[in-house]
Amino acid sequence: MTTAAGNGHPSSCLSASHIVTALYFGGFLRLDPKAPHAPDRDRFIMSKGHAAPILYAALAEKGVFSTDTLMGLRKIGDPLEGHPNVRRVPGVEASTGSLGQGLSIGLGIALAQKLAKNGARTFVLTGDGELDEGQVWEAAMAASKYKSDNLVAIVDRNHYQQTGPGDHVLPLEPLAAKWQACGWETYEIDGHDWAQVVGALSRACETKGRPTAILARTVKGFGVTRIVEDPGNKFHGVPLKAKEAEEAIQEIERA
Ligand SMILES: Cc1ncc(C[n+]2csc(CCOP(=O)(O)OP(=O)(O)O)c2C)c(N)n1
Ligand SMILES: [Mg+2]
Repeated sequence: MTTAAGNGHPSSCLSASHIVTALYFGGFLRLDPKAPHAPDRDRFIMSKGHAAPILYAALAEKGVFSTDTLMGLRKIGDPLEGHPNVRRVPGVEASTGSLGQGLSIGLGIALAQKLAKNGARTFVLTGDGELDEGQVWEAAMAASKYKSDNLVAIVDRNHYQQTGPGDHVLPLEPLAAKWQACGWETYEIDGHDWAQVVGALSRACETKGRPTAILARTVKGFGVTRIVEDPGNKFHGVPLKAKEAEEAIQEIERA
């Protein structure tokens, strides 16, 4: 999709691949593709909105809209904008792309779900560089105050953000201790190990009295050697050329 568009963030999508797949296809997200606006649905917010393509791909595979539409990504006038637009795409729960806002939106929705007593949950995926935004921590503290046990934050901990290694921009460690200090049940997992991803999501769904943070260690560009072995993160926001994309898809299919 990003190759066809000539623009976009494939490496940021690939690090989130197991997480998004487990949510949509592992039985966690209660979402009827024929009724994507059902009031008692679970919500997924792609707070790192630049990873929109993997969200669109999951929604299309799920049957919310046709996979035929995917190649419209980033074309003028097409609803599949470079960052998700809640007004234009069914299944998109929040307009994101300005990093740092998704957890606050997710908390608001989670609180409304509690008021509605519909048993629904909200899952929010953030980038790790995104955690540099102070608003994330305001939401983290407020969620704890309100004992929002139907809110799950998943951090795509790929150790890179836009301009290079996240730790060079603003060190985050000890990251688990920060979430714990904010009152969150916290798990650190390998974000590319199905058993660990599914296990942490299952525990998050059982946790009572407080929200859960899943810190998923991931690899930016997972599955595509050309991107993973790029030490300078120069693939952030850069699509593969047509031939490179073909090779990348073959590599993923062989894995
Ligand atoms: C508020 C805000 N500032 C800056 C940007 C530009 N930007 C887009 S992606 C990105 C890096 C994000 O890094 P991270 O959250 O770690 O996501 P990753 O791509 O590594 O998964 C930045 C700074 C933005 N989208 N929003
Ligand atoms: Mg990152």
